[in-house]
Amino acid sequence: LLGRPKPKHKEWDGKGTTPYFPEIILGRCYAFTEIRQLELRHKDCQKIRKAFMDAFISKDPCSSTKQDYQPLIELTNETVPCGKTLFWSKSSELAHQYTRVRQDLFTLEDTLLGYIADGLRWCGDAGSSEINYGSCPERGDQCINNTMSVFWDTASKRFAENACGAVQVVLNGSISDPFDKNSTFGRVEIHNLRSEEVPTLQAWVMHDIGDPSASCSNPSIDDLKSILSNRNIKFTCQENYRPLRLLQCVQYPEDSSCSIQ
Ligand code: N1C
Repeated sequence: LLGRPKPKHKEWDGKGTTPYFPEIILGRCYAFTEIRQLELRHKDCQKIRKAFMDAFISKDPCSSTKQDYQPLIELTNETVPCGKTLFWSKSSELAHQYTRVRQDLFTLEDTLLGYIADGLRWCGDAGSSEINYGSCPERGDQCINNTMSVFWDTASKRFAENACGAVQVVLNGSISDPFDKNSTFGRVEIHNLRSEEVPTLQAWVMHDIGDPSASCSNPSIDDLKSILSNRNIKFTCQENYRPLRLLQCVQYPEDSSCSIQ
């Protein structure tokens, strides 16, 4: 009877649900709709929390489906103005720093659905109506359709489908493949842009400060170019786009790339 309590749930390799998950969802929903984006004041945060919980509670966390998240997707609909959508891949921090300054631009996390889930973990269990705070499955558990990856795929798909006007993407030029076909951006988002609505995709390939490598010429960028050309979306690529570079320069003001040449 003494010692560690026997785990109630199946043990997975990944960390468990974020403590206070339901409370965080509810609190973030109110913070977003009552403080940050008052046009969304009419949203019912209690309903949104319930729809989120219902998406994964009492379900096998490795058999999550898009349909599980459909009610949540519908409750959190929101329009991003044309020309104001910003995607990112392996560049989360810089992209979000940018939209913090450029309040007219939106990443998925600057919309209600992305905002409430950002940085959280969650899963349930087919045999119980409890939240699993002990562990949650990851891809390493042979669990591709886990609660969190299906959520991000579903949310990202909707975000891309709803984009209009020129869209932008921040890519990481300091990794071997700045465009990764298997990333959410490469696997889901570019394929769900509507070419009738999105004339152009502008890629900003950003290197870490101190990394001299060239990147619009990276072979992975050619893959992106050809996917878009097949979809009739114009493509532009620029390395170290000045507004983003200036954000990086806040940390390294003395670097030569940070002064006006
Ligand atoms: O796989 P990625 O990047 O290319 O996904 C980023 C891409 C963005 O454009 C977003 O619109 O897809 C969307 N997105 C998120 O907004 C998001 N927030 C948090 C995708 N994933 C998101 N996460 C978590 O980061 C999630 O757990 C997912 O697996 C990672 C993907 O990050 P990445 O590989 O840098």
